[in-house]
Amino acid sequence: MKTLAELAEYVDEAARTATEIPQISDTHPLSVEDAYAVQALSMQRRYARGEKRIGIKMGLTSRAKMIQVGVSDVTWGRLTDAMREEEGGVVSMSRFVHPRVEPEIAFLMKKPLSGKVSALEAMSAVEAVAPALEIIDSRYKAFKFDVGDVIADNSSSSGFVVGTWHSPEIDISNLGMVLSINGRPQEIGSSAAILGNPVRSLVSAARMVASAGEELKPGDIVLAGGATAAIPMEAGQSVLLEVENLGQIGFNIGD
Ligand code: OOG
Ligand code: MG
Repeated sequence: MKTLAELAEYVDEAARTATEIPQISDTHPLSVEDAYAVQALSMQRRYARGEKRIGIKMGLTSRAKMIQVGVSDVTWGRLTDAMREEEGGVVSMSRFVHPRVEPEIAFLMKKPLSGKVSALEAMSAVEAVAPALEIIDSRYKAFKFDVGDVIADNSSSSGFVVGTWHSPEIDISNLGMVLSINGRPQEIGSSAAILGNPVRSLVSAARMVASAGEELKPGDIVLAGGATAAIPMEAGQSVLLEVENLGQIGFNIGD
């Protein structure tokens, strides 16, 4: 049997070296609780290398995403400064195994938030909202995993781009979202696909971080989860997300 610390090293090394690995569940099926312990231990290894936690991402908050990966539990993971990519910049394929991109909404926190909160309390802790693109990159072969695998692997988190911050007064409950590759719309959806309203994802985020003994802090970014299925990334593509009332963001994909 491997210890949780050994499993943390296994997923961390796979992420650090962009190397695909067999699923943990092939040999060590994990409970959700142990999977979050592996995630926390693997993130400690990153922090020890100098990466800074700058927020969290929610995963599998829309039906489109649950269906795409065959896991139907909402999960979360940690974001670090090393994962942030520049809006309008070039994202290199080299640090990923088989990345996919998905359209999201981001929150910027202005007050601490954790535990059981209402949607109103959650929104009153928000400084701003923005369109976001998440780059997910499961470290597991063929992007296949069970719920314990994906949680241990930091919910596939590996990169993200955030657009211009807007006032949280803007109603984000049902905004049209169009994700285009090379100028061609590929995924068309609505922010309402995210748990019916992305604010519910923030409410879940507050509850889930609290169960890990953490909180959302002022300055934290929270990604609400993909509104549509994710699209496989390839070098040479340009990626553009347009979100109604929040503007557009994008990046180009390099080798
Ligand atoms: C798991 C992460 C899901 C989202 O936004 O739903 C996620 C995966 O699809 O690999 O980031
Ligand atoms: Mg996501």
